Amino acid sequence: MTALASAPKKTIYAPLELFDTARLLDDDEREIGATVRKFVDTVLRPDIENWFESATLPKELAKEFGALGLLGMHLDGYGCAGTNAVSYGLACMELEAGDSGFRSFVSVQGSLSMFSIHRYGSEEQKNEWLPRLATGEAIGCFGLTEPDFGSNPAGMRTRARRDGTDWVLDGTKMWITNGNLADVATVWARTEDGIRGFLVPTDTAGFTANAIHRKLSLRASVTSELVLDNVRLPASAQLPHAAGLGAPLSCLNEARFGIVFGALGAARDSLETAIEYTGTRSVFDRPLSSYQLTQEKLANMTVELGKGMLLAIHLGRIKDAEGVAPEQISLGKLNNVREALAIARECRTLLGGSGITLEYSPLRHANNLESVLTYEGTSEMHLLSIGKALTGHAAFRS
Ligand code: TGC
Ligand code: FAD
Repeated sequence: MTALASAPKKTIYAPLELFDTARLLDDDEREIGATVRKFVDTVLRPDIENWFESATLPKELAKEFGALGLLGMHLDGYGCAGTNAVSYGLACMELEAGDSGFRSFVSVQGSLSMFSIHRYGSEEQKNEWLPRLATGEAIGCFGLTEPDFGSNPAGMRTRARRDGTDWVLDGTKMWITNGNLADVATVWARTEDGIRGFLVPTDTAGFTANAIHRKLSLRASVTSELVLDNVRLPASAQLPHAAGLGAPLSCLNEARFGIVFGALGAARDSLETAIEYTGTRSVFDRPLSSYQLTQEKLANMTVELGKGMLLAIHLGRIKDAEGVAPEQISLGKLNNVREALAIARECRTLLGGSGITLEYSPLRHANNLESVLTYEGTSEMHLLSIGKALTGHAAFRS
């Protein structure tokens, strides 16, 4: 690659071109990013406005994601692609440039459902579920949050009790992505020995998924309540290597890492939309992009997007080298989602009245990012994680 300073001079640059972040990636990583971007632009983008408006995510997309190798792509074996973390992040970024709902689907399938089985499952569980989840023939979900326990999953009320060699589960999980689409749910429950994980086939008697409607955010994503009413499972349904709250929280690290990159996709798409719009929109007889106030907005957003990208790649390199600490992922998730949301909102202002329609992506992205700011640990939880790392005091509880 040629350095920007010595490359043939262009008159106009895309925001990330100015940062030249592509030079921090290897050929494989660039190719994965380009492939997913093309898939999003040709297969998903033409329908996203309709899916968002009608609040649907077609189930068949799972197999398309699977065919592209996106499901559990950072896991090894069992039909998974085994890419590095940076490649996974770049795929998340390109998916979220289309819509956060696409990235959410892939996050939940690969980083929460499949990762929980890959890390904590028996060989039998891995062979039963992972190959089918990797192709998208089966869909997974991950039930940690409950109606009264979101930020504080340690308080969960869902219980699993022994009955002979069986387990019997009772409780309610809330806000579960893919809940109504799923064939298997990873459900976290309290036992007399502490929190444990269970694989619940969704056709088990006593299991119900109720779709949550009237969402103003993540409309192209299925979100559900899971009800477990006397759900009887064989002993083999328990994830044998998961013990304590640390197990589900370790899965969250994987999904949160994808969001560090993903949110930047929504920001980049918003910014590119605003740059294009302001270049063609004439106000007071000149292009909107020629005014200083507009350029200040575009320049500030570009700076934040590029800084977020540098942070994402940096965390990815650490993850690929020796593993990234949860507090470091908190830095990335907090900053990149917060800045992406600010960028999407600012881009909406540049579009004026046109910005409130579905025809332009920034407000759709901003609405989605409201959920992204809340799920996988709210911004406040990540502030407190960073605060704990800096002071040694856990301020989650009074
Ligand atoms: P605490 O006492 O701090 O920790 C309990 C045990 O867990 C360990 N631990 C972690 N391990 C791995 N990764 C992490 N990030 C971890 N954080 C903590 C910890 O070392 C301890 O282990 P041990 O062996 O000593 O027992 O737990 P706490 O109850 O005080 O809570 C800490 C807090 C608030 C940070 C945690 O509860 C938290 O992260 N809350 C936020 C919950 C959350 O993010 N939920 C997300 C649900 S899934 C979702 O939103 C999917 S969205 C769909 C999509 O991704 O698209
Ligand atoms: P609460 O925990 O009630 O928080 C409300 C507010 O209080 C927040 O601002 C929070 O930061 C603040 N707060 C909480 N505790 C403190 C404190 N100690 N100090 C200061 N402020 C505090 N969960 C899953 O398990 N699986 C999924 O697949 C999943 N998908 C989701 C999809 C969507 C679209 C959404 C919106 C959520 C999803 N969730 C999922 C749930 C998500 O993880 C929770 O919404 C999130 O963890 C916050 O929990 P809560 O909604 O109960 O809010």
